[in-house]
Order: sequence, then structure tokens, then C-alpha cells
Amino acid sequence: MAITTDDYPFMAQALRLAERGRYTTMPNPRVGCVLVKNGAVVAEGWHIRAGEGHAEVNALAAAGNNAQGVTAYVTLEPCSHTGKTGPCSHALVDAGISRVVYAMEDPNPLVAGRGLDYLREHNVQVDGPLLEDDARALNPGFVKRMERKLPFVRCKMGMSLDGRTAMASGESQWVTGKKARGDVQRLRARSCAIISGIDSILLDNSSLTVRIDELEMPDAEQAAAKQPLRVVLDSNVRLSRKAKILTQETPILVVHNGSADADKLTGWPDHVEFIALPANDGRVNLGALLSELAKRQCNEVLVETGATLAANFLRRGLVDELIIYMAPKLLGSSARPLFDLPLVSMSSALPLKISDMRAVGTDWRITAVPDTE
Ligand code: AOF
Ligand code: ZN
Repeated sequence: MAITTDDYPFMAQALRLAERGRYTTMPNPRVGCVLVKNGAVVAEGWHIRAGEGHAEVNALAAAGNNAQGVTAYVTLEPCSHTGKTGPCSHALVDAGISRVVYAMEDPNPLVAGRGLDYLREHNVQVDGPLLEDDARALNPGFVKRMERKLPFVRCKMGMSLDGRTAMASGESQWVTGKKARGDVQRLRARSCAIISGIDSILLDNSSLTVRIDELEMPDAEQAAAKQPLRVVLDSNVRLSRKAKILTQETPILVVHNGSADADKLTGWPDHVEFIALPANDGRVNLGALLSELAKRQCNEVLVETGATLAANFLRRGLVDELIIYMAPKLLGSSARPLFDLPLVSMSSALPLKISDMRAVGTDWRITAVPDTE
């Protein structure tokens, strides 16, 4: 028996369960699992945080003695390795399940098909992939890090209807409305790291933290949500010892070009780490930065910065997704443009595809991705 139309709603349910790990599973992927017998759901589970039960194990625990002969719908191939927890493919076999429907193979080289092989070798019927695009979209960062050793890069900007981000003085509070700013909190919360440039940090004196208590989600999930790593690109170490970003004691990574005097790098609070990365013309190489963040197991990273650094990420083809909040106001022609991209001919324009556009309070949120066709 292969996949039938009956399988779709159960996998859709598993995908929705996986979504509940949106802010909490990192560096692991978001994974959901539904156990079904005779067309009825017996139990469900999802992965909440790294180091704790995987989706399948949580679902099996919820099923108790009822897992014999069930079909398991999982949004990711059940694992075959012993990591922080035991292999899910073994747990499924031991529980006596008869069929597994999976949405996508696990791109983790530790697994990569071995979980499915183990199931087949133990007489479990394996069908899939099913709703693979949705499963990949659930974990863009985990998938990219496993496949390309790079994080998924989302760049967020706020602009006026005439495409301006700040007044000429740098004044930018607030271009967008309260709802849009709340939406940005969710973007931060799902990210493993937030990247900003030293100029924006000095100008806006922002803290780049997540107000976790304002995220709308159940208490248990809220308790598992973490603050993302805050990354400051600061080639010449100009960060002020009084900057507001230092007040919250969650990790900050200051990335410089290695040329700063030793005394500039000492005497900082314990939660601030400095690293030197390769640079070109004194400015840290952005590709090297992203590789470093992937090594630190960052899945999704959010670039929240000014027009110059954001343009540099874009120009180098390092942005996977642009999120632009557009506010219903005009800032006029002396205000700052969205990106510092001094292009002169139409042929050098950066082609994008708008993949989503929706109202967020009084603003519009535009999601655009590079058009590579
Ligand atoms: C699953 N179900 O719910 C998840 C899986 O260190 P560990 O033991 O937590 O293993 C993490 C790896 O397991 C992760 O990189 C990915 O390959 C897989 N995640 N697998 O069967 C789950 N979260
Ligand atoms: Zn597992």
C-alpha cells in the first residue's frame, strides 16, 4: 500500500504539532508525530527542546500500551543514531508499530536514510515523502545547515510607504506600528542568532532581546523559549561599554577583524565573547561569519541592521528571505533609503519574488525571496 488521500490530514496534523516547537527546539529541528489506528488518532507528540524526547518518543509515551499496529505520521524521518536521546526508529519498532509515513528524509548525515532502512529491515511498512515542501519550510535553517553548512538568513527591515527607513539624522523610532514590532519579536524568537552592525547598535542603542513573556503561546512552551545569540559585527571594536545591549546577561558575540589593541578586548562582562574572523579591506567577511554561526549550530539567523550592512548581505547573495514591514507614512526625500545599493542600470537590479504579503496592524508585511530563475 502506498500513500492514499487518507494520509494527508494526519500528516497535516503532525506538521501543525511540529510548529509548536517553533521557538524552542533549536538547534534541533521542529518535528511532529501522530499515531493512528483504524482511522482514529491514538496519540500525538512533538519535539519541545534539544536534549529531551523526540516527537516519536513523546507520542509513544502518550499512547501507553496502545501503539501496537499503529501507523506513525512523522514530519521527519525517525532518527537512527544515539544522540542526546535514543534512536526513534528503534523505539517505534520496539513498540510494535506497523507503518511509518514520513514527510521528509532527515538531512542530518548521522541519519540520512538509515532510520528508514532500519524500519524496513524490521518489517515496518515505510511510505513517503508526503507534504515534503511543507516539512522543509518548517525547518529552513536546520535543512540549510545540514545540507550546506550555513544558516538560513532572514533580513528584516522597516520602511515607510516611500521606501525610507529613518530620517537623515538617523531617527527611526518608530517607523512601523506596535503590531509590527510585536511580529518582529516572533521573528527574533524563532532565530538562533540576531546579527546587527555596530553602527545600528550605537545609533539605536537597542538590546536585541526577545520579550518572551509577550509571545502568545502556552506556558510550557514559553518556559522552553530561549534568547537568541546576539551578534554584533564590529570590525574595529567600537562597542561602548555603556551600550544597552550589555544589560541583559544572555550571550553576545562581538565579531571583529583581529586588528584591535588587546586592551579593547579585556574587562568586558562574562556574557560577551570576542572573536576575530577573516576580513576584506578591514571589514569582516560575511560568508565567514555565517560559516562560524553554522558551526555554532545556528539554524535561522535574523539580520536586523541598517541600510549598509543589510545591502552587503544582499549584494553577496547571502540573504534567503527578506521581511519588509511597510508603514503608511511618507518620510520624504531626505530620509534614508531601505538599502545602500548604488545601482545605475536596470540590468543590475536585484530580482526578487514576493512570496507573501499581509496586513500586520496598520502596516503591511512583505516577504520576498531572491528570484534565482
Ligand atoms: C527525530 N525526531 O523529534 C527530532 C529528530 O541530539 P538528539 O538526540 O536530540 O538528536 C538530534 C538529531 O535528531 C537532529 O539533528 C535530527 O537529525 C534529529 N531530530 N529526529 O526522529 C525528532 N527532533
Ligand atoms: Zn529521534
